[in-house]
Amino acid sequence: MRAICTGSRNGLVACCVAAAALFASGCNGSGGSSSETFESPSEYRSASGSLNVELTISGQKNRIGELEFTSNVYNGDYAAPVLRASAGGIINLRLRNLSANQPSNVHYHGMNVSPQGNSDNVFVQVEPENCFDYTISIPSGQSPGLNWYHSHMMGLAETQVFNGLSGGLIVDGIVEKLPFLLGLKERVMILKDVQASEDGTVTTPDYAKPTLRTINGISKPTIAIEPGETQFFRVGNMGANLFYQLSIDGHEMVELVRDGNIRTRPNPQQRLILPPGARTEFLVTGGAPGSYAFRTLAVDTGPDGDPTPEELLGTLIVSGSQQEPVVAPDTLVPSKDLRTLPLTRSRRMVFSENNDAGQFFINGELYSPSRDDVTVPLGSVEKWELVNNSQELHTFHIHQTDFQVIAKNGRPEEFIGYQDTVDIETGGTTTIIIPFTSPTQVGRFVYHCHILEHEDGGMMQNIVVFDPSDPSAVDNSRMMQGRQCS
Ligand SMILES: [Cu+2]
Repeated sequence: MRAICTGSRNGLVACCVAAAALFASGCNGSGGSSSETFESPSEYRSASGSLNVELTISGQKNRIGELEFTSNVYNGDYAAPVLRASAGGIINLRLRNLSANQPSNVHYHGMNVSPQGNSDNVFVQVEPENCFDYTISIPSGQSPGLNWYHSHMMGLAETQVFNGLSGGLIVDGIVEKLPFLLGLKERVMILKDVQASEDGTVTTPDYAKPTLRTINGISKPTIAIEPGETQFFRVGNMGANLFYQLSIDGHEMVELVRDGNIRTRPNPQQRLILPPGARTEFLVTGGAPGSYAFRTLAVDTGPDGDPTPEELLGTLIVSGSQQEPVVAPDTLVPSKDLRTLPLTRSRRMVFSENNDAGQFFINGELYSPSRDDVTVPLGSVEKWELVNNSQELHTFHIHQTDFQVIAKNGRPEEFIGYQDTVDIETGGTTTIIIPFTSPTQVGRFVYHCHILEHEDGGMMQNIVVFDPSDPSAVDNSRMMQGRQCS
């Protein structure tokens, strides 16, 4: 069982042991059942709206089942601590890079926050032995839900995330929006896969060989639930490259939240596709007593894609006394259908590749840190056609904002909420509407394929959102360095 902690710059204060928080305040969770091997990640929680946390990157010896490997991780924890913050609050995060030889940084995926200065600025580079103090002001309108943080070091993101440099970032407050969740057992699940080289280190994956899929750094945990009991699963794909297609034998997953955005209505599914970087939060209700496989089903990633076979992730163990299920209401939280807004302009983004050369392109170009590919005046609402002109799946992600998927391959999509990550089928087109209407977006940031091999291989571009009344407000056009740790 891991600890829930309120962090401070100087280490941990007010740690207490609890797992599977029940949305109760403080640390009085009842903990997991002794009949399960599932463990919740460790946590840092905010106090009075401020989350103060230090993340130290260092080489660490890890053991998961039979696999031993040495990798760079945060705070000595391959699964990495979950950060819990609040809308309207602040994250003060010191990144301390004690890795042997690689610069790093932190991106706050899914957070609708500023990309500038010491906020969610991917042009920060923190060299070994150096520190960087991030201050992330979270808008009061940020939806509660599961987001995540991870290395966005250009050219090294795949390796660093594959080492374990990714973790959950929860915006609290979901019970206030969805009161029927009160009292339900919460299961935070951080999905990562790893593979050790012959020397026991972790570099880049070779998918000709299997990788070890883990939940919170555990291989194939058992998860206890009682018959009729409803639990709230909060699952994030925080690995480097792989897709997941979640299924639980004999159980429906009622999705309530996608990519940290509450759906307008519950979305019951037998299978949930999670592209790299995506998150899903859903209700599961225990069926008849017995054991049920929690799997990722095979995903066809296309002729040039990485093999993604079916694998067991864990096992749901249903036992105990019959409980009364909790059923979500027909509607959840309304949000604006962006198709009702006037469009400012349309763009077409073509994703292509030279797979053998490890080169991945958007509109025929490899990423250049110094080139601004798209410039958008604040207040715009744009339609982007994402075209996959290659023989494998890609996954579009843009920083600082969510978007609405309006069509896939020309077929209109029902509006049930926003997301920040979407797959683009092999040879297909995904059409989205992106609102560039929040002043927090002003600055320079990126959009990219979230298969990190592709991102590192060039499938990324820079976008500048500027305020027409103050174009000089964009201040992050150059790399920003960390400094010696105090
Ligand atoms: Cu890609």
